[in-house]
Amino acid sequence: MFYIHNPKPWEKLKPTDESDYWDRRRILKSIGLATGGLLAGSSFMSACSPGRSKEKTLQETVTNHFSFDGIENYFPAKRNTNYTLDREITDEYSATHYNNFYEFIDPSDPNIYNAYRFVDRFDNRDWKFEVSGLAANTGTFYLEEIIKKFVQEERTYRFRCVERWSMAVPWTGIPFSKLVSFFEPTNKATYIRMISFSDENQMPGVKNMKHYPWPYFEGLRMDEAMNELTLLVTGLYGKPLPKQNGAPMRLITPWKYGYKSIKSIVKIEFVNFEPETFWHTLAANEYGFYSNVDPEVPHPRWSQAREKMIPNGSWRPTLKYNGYGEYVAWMYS
Ligand SMILES: Nc1nc2c(c(=O)[nH]1)N[C@H]1C(S)=C(S)[C@@H](COP(=O)(O)O)O[C@H]1N2
Ligand SMILES: [Mo]
Repeated sequence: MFYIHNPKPWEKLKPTDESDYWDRRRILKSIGLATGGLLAGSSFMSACSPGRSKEKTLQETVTNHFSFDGIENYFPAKRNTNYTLDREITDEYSATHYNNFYEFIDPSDPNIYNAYRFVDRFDNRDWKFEVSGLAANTGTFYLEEIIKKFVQEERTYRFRCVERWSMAVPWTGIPFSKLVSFFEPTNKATYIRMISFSDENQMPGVKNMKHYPWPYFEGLRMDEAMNELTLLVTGLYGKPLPKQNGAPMRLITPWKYGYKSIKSIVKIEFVNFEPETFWHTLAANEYGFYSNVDPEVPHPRWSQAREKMIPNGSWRPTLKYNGYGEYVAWMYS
């Protein structure tokens, strides 16, 4: 099957109540279960969560999770109240159970948004990433060290997929500009290229959809990377990022369509040319490099004038730059 961003009718998801993540982690730790990564998943969980046998619970989606000793001191991060919204926050269940993550499309499930069902084998512990290219401070970096070194904050952003669904979610992360400066790009570096993790033993989409140009790759112009809105995201709803949302580190550029927000980053490269991108390679006339949200520029196969809010399903007008014109419009004039 070849899927290229086809808007699907919105399926109503039922929000699930959730007991406190960190309380649970503490309990598991005290009985010696939380350290090895494998939280003994289903049998333990079903004993604790009667009536949730069919759907995975929020807790089950965070097994084998990126973690380090003391991580609870970094989540939730302090909220940055400069970023407030004109719309209702999407509930956590919807934001973590309706995802676009092609690496986790499984042929057994016609619902391509069900990544949460197929992330079990994705091992995102001890995450490290490589920085290379036109910069002075290159090499391999551990995410744990990055989280400890920089101050994380929480920001609630609008999030708009090119397929027209939109959400509003609280991300935890580090302003990307701080990270970029830390790597000391040279003045020849004009763009940044980023690459996602890819392993066919852990990702059914990579294994089965060979016609896609894995690994997923994206890019930004340097001024976009340095924009105050661009966030290197490590968390969602005050907790470390769930795997299906791009754990343990992804990008968020809220004024662009969602596919620019590359997940599970393993490589950052400073270059002096506009880099090719995953979706542009697949359909050049549908997915350009900039991909700024714009109600007046239709996708070749559908209008972008309106968007459908998750979870309530109501439509509203799309905002130019997804409502972030005051932060970004100057970059494009
Ligand atoms: N590696 C990778 N990154 C990705 C994608 C993907 O399939 N693979 N999908 C993109 C698209 S199309 C969107 S809309 C967002 C979805 O993010 P979410 O699932 O956290 O809502 O991730 C983007 N980043
Ligand atoms: Mo998307």
